[in-house]
Amino acid sequence: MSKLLAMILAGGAGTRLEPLTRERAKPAVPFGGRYRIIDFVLSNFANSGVYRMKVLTQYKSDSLNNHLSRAWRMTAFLGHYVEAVPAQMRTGLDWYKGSADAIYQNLNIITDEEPDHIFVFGADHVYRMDVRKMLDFHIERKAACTVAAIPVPIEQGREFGIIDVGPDGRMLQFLEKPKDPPPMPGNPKMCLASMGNYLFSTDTLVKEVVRDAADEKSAHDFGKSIISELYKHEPVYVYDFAQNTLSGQEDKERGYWRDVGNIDVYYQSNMDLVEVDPIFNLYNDRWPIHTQPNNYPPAKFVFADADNKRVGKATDSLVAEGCIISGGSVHRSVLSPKVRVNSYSEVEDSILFENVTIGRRCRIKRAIIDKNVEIPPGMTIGYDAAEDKRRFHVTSGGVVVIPKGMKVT
Ligand code: ADQ
Repeated sequence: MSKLLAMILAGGAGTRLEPLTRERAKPAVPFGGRYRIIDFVLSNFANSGVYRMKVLTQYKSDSLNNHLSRAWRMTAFLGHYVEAVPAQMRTGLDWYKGSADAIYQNLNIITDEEPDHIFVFGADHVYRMDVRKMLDFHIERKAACTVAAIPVPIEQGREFGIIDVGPDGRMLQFLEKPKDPPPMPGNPKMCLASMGNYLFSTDTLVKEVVRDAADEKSAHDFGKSIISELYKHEPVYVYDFAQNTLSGQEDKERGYWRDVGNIDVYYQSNMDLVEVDPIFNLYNDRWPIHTQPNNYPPAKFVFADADNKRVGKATDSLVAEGCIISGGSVHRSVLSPKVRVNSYSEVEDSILFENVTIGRRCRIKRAIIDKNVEIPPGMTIGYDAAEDKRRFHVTSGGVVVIPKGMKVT
């Protein structure tokens, strides 16, 4: 059996998720009421039977480290681990100059572990994937590197690495974030995007990051500097993510992959979960998404006045443990643990992080309220764009974001 190692790139600054990343790394941003974004990629590895994971952290890594140590403690005697690797300046005085440099600066891990194959995956995507299928594909084709790919609408193509592939699956071209993305053959509306998930044979990865480190002009980035050159002289193959389902996965979920790179996509991906019949189904226990256990009591719903003016209820929503919906109503929303919604308030189409309190008679719509925020009684958010912009961050898609711990008056 091949010896495998997963190296998860979790060091990016995540500036497009501001203000949610003001105090935490992007992979540590809460998602779906119960989870952190990084839980999806780690669950994919654990569910695929790959139990050795190194998470390369850098920016604002404290919350990510905490989450990993609390949620992802593995069984040491079986040799299983998920370990955070902070930037340590092992090769000089620089932080990671880019994702390729993050691997270069940690080559000692590869020397120590001696894996045959190394998965280098991003940390900020929401999806289910059996990485063993990608490994089988890689081994069958004797690839030096395999890149996971998915079709995306052509207007989004400039945000991704765009691939052209031959009939045998071999990469023919790779353009990192091209201004004018080339369409897929026979489908002018779509282009084939790299998911930023790579599988390397160990020798290739080591050779490439060492070469890249010596190149002073390089951006030291996997997309820009490694993949866009490697396919020209080594067998690089393209793994079609959407063509491969996993056991227990519903057909409609096939190909579901979201790069939650900006707040509007982040917001919409959360809203996908509250659909009555969601495409991405958290309740599929054949491919569970693992996260931190906690000791909070169950969610509680109280008050139902006879005249129905005050009813504690939530519909089409995800409500985590420790929440109390006390005489307020919640609709199409995602609530993290320990949220309070008080009497006569209405919360709609919103995402409330841990420990948010909504006072009485508030009206909240299309908002993301970060941790430890108290909304005073009577406040309206999401109904008056000009007023919201004056007080809060509002995305181009019109979602109001209230940062962590903000004193709202
Ligand atoms: P981007 O997502 O723009 O494109 P990048 O910002 O490098 O690429 O992020 C990739 C991963 O690396 C993220 O998980 C990030 O946290 C991490 N990362 C970024 N800089 C890092 C650093 N200095 N140290 C450690 N980790 C770092 C990439 C590819 C595209 C592809 C998209 C898919 O370059 O080709 O289409 O991912 O989302």
